[in-house]
Amino acid sequence: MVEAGPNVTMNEGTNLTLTQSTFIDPNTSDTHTAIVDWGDGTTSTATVTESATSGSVVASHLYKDDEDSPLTVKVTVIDNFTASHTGLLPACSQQR
Ligand SMILES: [Ca+2]
Ligand SMILES: [Ca+2]
Repeated sequence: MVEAGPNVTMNEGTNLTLTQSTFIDPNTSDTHTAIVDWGDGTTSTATVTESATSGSVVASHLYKDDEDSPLTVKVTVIDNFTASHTGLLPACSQQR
């Protein structure tokens, strides 16, 4: 299960850093990787920190100026048995 985090608002043309994305996996010995789909056509791998059945995902992305808004950021966590779960995070970029 992935919780991508609360809705965020940022200024367009600035970095969005995900710091509140977490996941739970009942299998204590599984290891995980994470991919973030930033909703603007780009994806990147994220940094996973985990212990036992839970973990957190940290990633950051620079959005273009005049990006379409709102965007939906998708955080996908994949375990070592390729089971994947995705959490969604609505993001608004403010015109400036
Ligand atoms: Ca698992
Ligand atoms: Ca602008």
